[in-house]
Amino acid sequence: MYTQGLDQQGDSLKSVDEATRLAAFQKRIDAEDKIEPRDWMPEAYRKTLIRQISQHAHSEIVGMLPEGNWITRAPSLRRKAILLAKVQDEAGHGLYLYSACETLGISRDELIDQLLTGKAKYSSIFNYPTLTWADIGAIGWLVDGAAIMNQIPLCRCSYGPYARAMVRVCKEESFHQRQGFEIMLALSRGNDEQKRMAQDALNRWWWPSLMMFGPSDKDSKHSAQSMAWKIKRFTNDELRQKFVDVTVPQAHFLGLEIPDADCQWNDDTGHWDFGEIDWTEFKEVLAGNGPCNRERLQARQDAHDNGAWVREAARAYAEKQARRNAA
Ligand code: BYC
Repeated sequence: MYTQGLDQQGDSLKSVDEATRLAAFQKRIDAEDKIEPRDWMPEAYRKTLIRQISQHAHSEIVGMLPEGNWITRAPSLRRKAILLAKVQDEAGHGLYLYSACETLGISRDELIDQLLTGKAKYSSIFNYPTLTWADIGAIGWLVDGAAIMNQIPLCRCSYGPYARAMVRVCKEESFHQRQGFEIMLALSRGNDEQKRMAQDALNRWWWPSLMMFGPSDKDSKHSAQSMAWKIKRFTNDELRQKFVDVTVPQAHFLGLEIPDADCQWNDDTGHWDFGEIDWTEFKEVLAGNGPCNRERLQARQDAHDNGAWVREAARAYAEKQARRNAA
């Protein structure tokens, strides 16, 4: 009885302590302080960041695959050199992000394991195929364009290592977006066949690009808490609308048509209206049933298996160095 009473007292003291810490944490967030790896943080904040940053890192790495598909077939040496550099940039983004994620107390091995076993998601957009060279233009213009729209606010994310990684990523993404637009410009100013390719790529990438922003606000389970913690600064629908407002005039400049009969300027709202997204397709892709889900994960699994000897050699070298230093 007596010890049970003490336990209960201990529990309530613990919860008072926890409530005080939570309040102090939220106060720092509200004051726009950056949270750093050694600072106290609620477990749910840590978990949310691991989920989002790792999904983001995996997206950068899996995102290399659809573009890598065209490196050997780029139409000129100049295009090939640019595409090669872009795909290498994506690898770099993945590495900054894995490093930022590791500061939250999870290892790279665990993160990779979560991707390969399907526990961690990556962006839905990379489960679509790149059928023609115009798709490389559409990816740069639309996919990187959507990525920047989502990522600029992440430069102000409350978690320091993620915010700082995003500053560099965004600089490179804006170059990627412009190279994609320039490919689309060249095609749309080209012959009829090239114009058709550009329109066809826009037709296939438009809707999946809108899906990149995630479910609509009413179905977004994490947005409210992530906004309160200033991990997210805008909701999914707000960012999607910003993207549509910026991109529709660019499509018109290219002489291309947005594949949406409901896409029209709305004088009352001051925004471009757009039609309903096919959320069934989005859910199917998230469930692993998109056109390329299996192929993408298999490619990552093969790369992991083929790289086993590199990890083994690095480990052996590190052990040798450690032995030498100890001697
Ligand atoms: N694909 O409550 P919600 C790039 C998941 S590209 C797959 O709204 P949240 C690049 C979500 O994870 C893009 N899954 O979640 C560009 C959650 O599932 P769980 C990578 C998605 O986190 C060019 C559930 O749906 N960018 O970088 O508040 C070349 C409910 O959603 C998607 C980032 O990752 C999707 N599209 O908001 C190479 C940016 N959308 O975890 C690379 C950072 C939602 O509960 N991430 N889900 O099972 C974010 O800003 C946010 O995580 C999201 C989702 C806006 C994506």
